[in-house]
Amino acid sequence: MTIQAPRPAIRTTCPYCGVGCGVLATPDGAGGLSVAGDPVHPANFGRLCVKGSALGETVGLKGRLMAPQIAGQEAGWDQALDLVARRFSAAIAEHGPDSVAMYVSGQLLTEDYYAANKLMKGFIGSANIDTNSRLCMASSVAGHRRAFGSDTVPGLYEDLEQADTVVLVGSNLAWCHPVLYQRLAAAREARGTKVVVIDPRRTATCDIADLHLPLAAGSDAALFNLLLAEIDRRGLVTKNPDGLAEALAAARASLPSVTSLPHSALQQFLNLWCGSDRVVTVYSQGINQSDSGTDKVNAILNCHLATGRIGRPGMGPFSVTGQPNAMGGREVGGLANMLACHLDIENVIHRDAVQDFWHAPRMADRPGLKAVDMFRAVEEGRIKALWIICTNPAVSMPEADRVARAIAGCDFVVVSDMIARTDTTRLADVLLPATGWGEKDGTVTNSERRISRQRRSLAPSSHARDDWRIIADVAARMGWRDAFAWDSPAQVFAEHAALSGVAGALGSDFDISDHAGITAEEYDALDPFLWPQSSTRKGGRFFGDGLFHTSSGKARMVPVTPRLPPAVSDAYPFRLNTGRVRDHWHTMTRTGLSPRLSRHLAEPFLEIHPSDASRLELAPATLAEVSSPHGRAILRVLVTERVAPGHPFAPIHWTRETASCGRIDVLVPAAVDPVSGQPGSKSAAVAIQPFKAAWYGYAISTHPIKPACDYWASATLPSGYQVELAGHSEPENWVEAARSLLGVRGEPLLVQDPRQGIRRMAFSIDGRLQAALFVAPQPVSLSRSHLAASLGAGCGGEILAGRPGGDQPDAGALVCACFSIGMNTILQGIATQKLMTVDAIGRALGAGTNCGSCKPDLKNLLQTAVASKAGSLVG
Ligand SMILES: Nc1nc2c(c(=O)[nH]1)N[C@H]1C(S)=C(S)[C@@H](COP(=O)(O)OP(=O)(O)OC[C@H]3O[C@@H](n4cnc5c(=O)[nH]c(N)nc54)[C@H](O)[C@@H]3O)O[C@H]1N2
Ligand SMILES: Nc1nc2c(c(=O)[nH]1)N[C@H]1C(S)=C(S)[C@@H](COP(=O)(O)OP(=O)(O)OC[C@H]3O[C@@H](n4cnc5c(=O)[nH]c(N)nc54)[C@H](O)[C@@H]3O)O[C@H]1N2
Ligand code: SF4
Ligand SMILES: [Mo]
Repeated sequence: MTIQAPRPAIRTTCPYCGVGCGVLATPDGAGGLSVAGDPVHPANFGRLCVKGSALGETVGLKGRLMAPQIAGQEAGWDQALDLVARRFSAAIAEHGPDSVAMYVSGQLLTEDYYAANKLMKGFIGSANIDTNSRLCMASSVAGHRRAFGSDTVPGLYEDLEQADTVVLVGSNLAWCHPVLYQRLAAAREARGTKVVVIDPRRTATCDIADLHLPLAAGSDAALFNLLLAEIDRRGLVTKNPDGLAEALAAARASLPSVTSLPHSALQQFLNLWCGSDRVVTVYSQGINQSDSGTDKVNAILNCHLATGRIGRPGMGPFSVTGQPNAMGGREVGGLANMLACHLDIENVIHRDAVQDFWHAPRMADRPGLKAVDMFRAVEEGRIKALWIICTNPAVSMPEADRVARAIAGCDFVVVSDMIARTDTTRLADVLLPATGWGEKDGTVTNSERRISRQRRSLAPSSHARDDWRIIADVAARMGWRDAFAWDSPAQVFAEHAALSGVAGALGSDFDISDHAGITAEEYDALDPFLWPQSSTRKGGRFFGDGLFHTSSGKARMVPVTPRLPPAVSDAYPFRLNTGRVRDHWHTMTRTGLSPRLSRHLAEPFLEIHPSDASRLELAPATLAEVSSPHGRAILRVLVTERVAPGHPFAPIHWTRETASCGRIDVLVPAAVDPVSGQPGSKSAAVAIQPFKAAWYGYAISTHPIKPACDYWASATLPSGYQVELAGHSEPENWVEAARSLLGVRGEPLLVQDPRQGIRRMAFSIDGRLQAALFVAPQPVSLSRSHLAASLGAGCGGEILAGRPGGDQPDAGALVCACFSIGMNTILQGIATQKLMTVDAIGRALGAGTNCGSCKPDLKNLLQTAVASKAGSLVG
């Protein structure tokens, strides 16, 4: 690679969560880049969380899909694109437009997303295009449309700073929207905002909670019905939306007992919510991902509509979007039941307008298959050709094993991804290499409707192409060259903006027609802006004027009869909750590349209450086998009172690439909300039993490790890889087993005590540690951080001594990823330096003083000062 001179910082946007932080990316001239928060971006004003800060560690060529592949063999672009176009055209000709489907993603840029929708809905003539936003935002979209007549997020981020009370329901904001959380925490510090967290689990977000309501799983609609009835009782109903009387009647029928909350906590919540006009209710996946998610959304919206607390400073319901462009996807009509620019696929006037604008030969005239139904249709052979773009459904869909089997059995599957090996790419007939963050140009819309540019700062890797271009290339080959003849994302954006003007004239809230004539130069220079942007409306909040997008212009309240998730059974007596961890993103194809992000929680785990653990005889740091009628997972046991008895929690991030048996969605049933089609991913009835391990192991290597044992989970280290291991039975020859596991030759340094089941071996080349394996009958209790740091270093066998090394204190699990400060270092600081506050820890140790993502963890450590035990989760 030629070394170029360093270039100036490029203004772009973080590709992870829906906060949509502005990033300054500075290429180093050698293919890498450094990042900093953009001080003038209105989402973050210079802040970045740990995932954003680590972006530079994820942009290399490691793991990238470098060229198109057909049946596993490298192919040229023309060959691959010809094949895709031919197979899609043949399926349509033989079986009709509904025999093909696209499954896309809220991580696509708006321009990519627009191209995909135009192709399917206007040219192929089927609405069989759905998106992973179905698993994420669909219930919010449906709830908004029922209440407001449009999918509009009314408020702005500053509302969280201007509110007197902020209620976070089903949202772990501290980990999932960290910079917005920091803005809220700062406002609370400055003006004493009251924060309520409603979550069955005690999360890091509870760090700033004045009140935590650990309600019974799925009882949110009952809780907000109780609130609505109380609002009425206190005479706070100031508006008269359609459906008010019916909604109140339904609300009055709700019983407090359903929530399992103590009377006093409930009263505190009602007082806080009712006590001031300035209240914001933020909600996320604890609400959306439910088989009655849309009703839950409406139960929340009802309270804001009845009181008129919406669309004014410091008040309103606020659905925070998960993915960087979940909102943009909704704008382009990414869901199978929507049309571009918030138009309605079932409205003939809307359809005709879009058809005219596109000069479309064959408009889809009815909603297409929603994600779960789409993969059912794939399973049943009704979909003959499937194109998956920028999502990993073999991991993230409920009943993931079944979905993976369906994809494997489909006649023709195309996958566009930036990464070569994922659980989904391995099932494809054709792989198309896409450019990734840093290499592509376009726009994204964040949770507060702010459109920002992502800008290219690096050259595309090898043969990768932008997603919009790949889609246009296929469209051209299917016979629609003129309609897809864009030269740049700027042209796609201009077309979308022009179409939004047509939509605006039809009454759509989404109108950015000010940008319809945007030039390439203007697009390059485009500053973040809030939609709408048209001759009649510019940015700001919605609905403060009491006007909604319904036919009557009035808001609609929806009567909600709460429904709890299906009861668990004797065979599957636990209700499994699922969600995210602080430092990983979804299926880890990118965050898994970063050693820094892999150290916070390095293994798939199960948070389980001590009473459940002792009944099941699950010791901390051992392994649990979790099963449901749909599949099975093996997870590290984390015994904690953060979760309620009977209601364990597991993260969603591990895949077949990173663990033997860590995919959580193999357990989750595909039970969907009847209105939105969104699956209830937060609730799976499961059985749990101890995994009967004859041995546990921990291995490190400078090279990737591909284990073949009953349990393994791998993670990236600064100078190699680590893997946690366990097996039902011991191999006959441990040295042989280690060689094949670690892919090494030669004689190891060996320390073993076969009677105690202890074996430790280190393989070196030229005196430098290349790989090591530690085996014990119990979970291996050695300092991971110390061992990991020994890789590649001179090795005289001291690491086999089994102690973290007398003068090398074990830093413990990484808490502050920015400055690599471990839990034990912090605990030691708390003990020896008498550190009493998060700020004091920051001053003494530096922890928490950069991105601040770990501040809730620091506070937690201060509060509990738990003694660290070695083990993968804490080591
Ligand atoms: N670090 C990180 N951040 C992310 C992501 C990531 O992968 N990693 N992904 C992004 C995406 S796409 C999304 S959608 C967002 C998701 O952001 P969040 O929705 O905040 O995250 P989750 O962890 O999925 O779930 C939130 C909480 O819902 C709770 N919950 C479960 N059941 C119930 C219930 O019945 N009632 C209530 N009130 N709460 C319940 C869970 O205990 C959990 O703490 O995060 C975004 N940000
Ligand atoms: N049980 C349970 N299941 C869940 C959830 C839960 O809380 N619980 N959450 C759900 C939610 S909210 C979401 S959003 C989904 C997320 O689930 P997925 O969308 O399946 O997860 P990702 O890992 O984000 O997948 C993105 C893929 O796109 C690739 N990629 C990245 N950038 C680009 C690009 O520019 N172009 C292309 N073509 N590819 C790219 C990545 O390498 C990766 O393979 O999971 C859902 N599943
Ligand atoms: S909060 Fe973190 S992950 Fe989300 S956009 Fe900002 S830097 Fe990226
Ligand atoms: Mo999401």
